[in-house]
Amino acid sequence: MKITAIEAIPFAIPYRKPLRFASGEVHAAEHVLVRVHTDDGVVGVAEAPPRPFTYGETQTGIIAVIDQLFAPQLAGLTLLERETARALMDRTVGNPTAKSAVDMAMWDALGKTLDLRVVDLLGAFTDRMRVSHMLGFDSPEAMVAEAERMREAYGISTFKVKVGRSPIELDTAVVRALRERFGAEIELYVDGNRGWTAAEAARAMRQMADLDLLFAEELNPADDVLGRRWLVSQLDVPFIADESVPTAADVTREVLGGSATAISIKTARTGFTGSQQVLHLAEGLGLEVVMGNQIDGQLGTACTLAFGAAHRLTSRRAGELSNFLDMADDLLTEPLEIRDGELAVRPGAGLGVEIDPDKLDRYRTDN
Ligand code: MUC
Ligand code: MG
Repeated sequence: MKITAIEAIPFAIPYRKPLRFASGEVHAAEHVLVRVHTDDGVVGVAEAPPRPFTYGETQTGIIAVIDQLFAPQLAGLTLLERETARALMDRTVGNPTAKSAVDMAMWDALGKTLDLRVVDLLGAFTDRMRVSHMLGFDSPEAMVAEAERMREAYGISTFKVKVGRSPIELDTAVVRALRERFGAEIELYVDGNRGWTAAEAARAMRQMADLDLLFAEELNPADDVLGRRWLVSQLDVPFIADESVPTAADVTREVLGGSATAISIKTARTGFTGSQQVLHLAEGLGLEVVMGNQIDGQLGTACTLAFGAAHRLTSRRAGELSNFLDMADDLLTEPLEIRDGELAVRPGAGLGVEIDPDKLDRYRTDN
């Protein structure tokens, strides 16, 4: 169970359809595959998605921090010493997706060592989640057509609409078109990625007051301290904090400061160990949670699913588990399959997924 090596491998897989949102756009999955090797010959895997517009990390930076700091610090620890691993990695500030991928690869390796699924090690509440699909910026017609395709092909009936453009009518028209097309058949919520001011967000939410939204997420920056409190105090739907809460301490600050009433948990930024800390905090505070997507590939999605399905609160709402559908290819031997609007955890040990060596050879960018 001793860690002998940690690899950080860059790869790039293009998106068939880029995702556009208020804080950036993604055209290719230029991620880092993390592999934790043990002295038993077990290899645990996870992926880190660089999101410079959210966390300041880059692909090169993720590899450097793992190669130069985390791999030597963690060598010799056993897979049970995840708290020690976290304490060692926390000597370095920031780098949330690099730390999380190492943490999750350790959990995958632990599951493979014990012949147990990660979902069962974490809590085993259920083995599946309903799927919520994210609709990136486009015209109302194109976004309605994508929702129709997602409903027909995968049975998805929960949609998160990216908003935050100016004028606000570009976005409110999309949400209205979706509600008019599908009526009560779908659940809808919006995510601004900090794009609007508090006043724009308040006006947009008034324009959408009759559209039965489930949540509103990060409509304006949390740094607009008073504006955000003012906005949240007048909403009648939970306000999800996402990129404004990279740590449990941030959750506490945002919620106690009146700037958030729900949170997005992303395993890509808090791993499994840190996500449990955030989840238990949310439970104690009585917050709604949604399992978010860091525009993950299939490996990252398998991580989100394992964590979300393992716990009662995280499996209550549809999880954001479908961004990988827009990628041209992926790294797994057997692709994840969304059926009847759900994604089920695979039966195998650990995360239940395997990396296809031929695909890794094709897409890695360090050879
Ligand atoms: C999301 O929920 O915001 C886009 C930016 C980011 O940090 O995550 C994605 C999805
Ligand atoms: Mg978000």
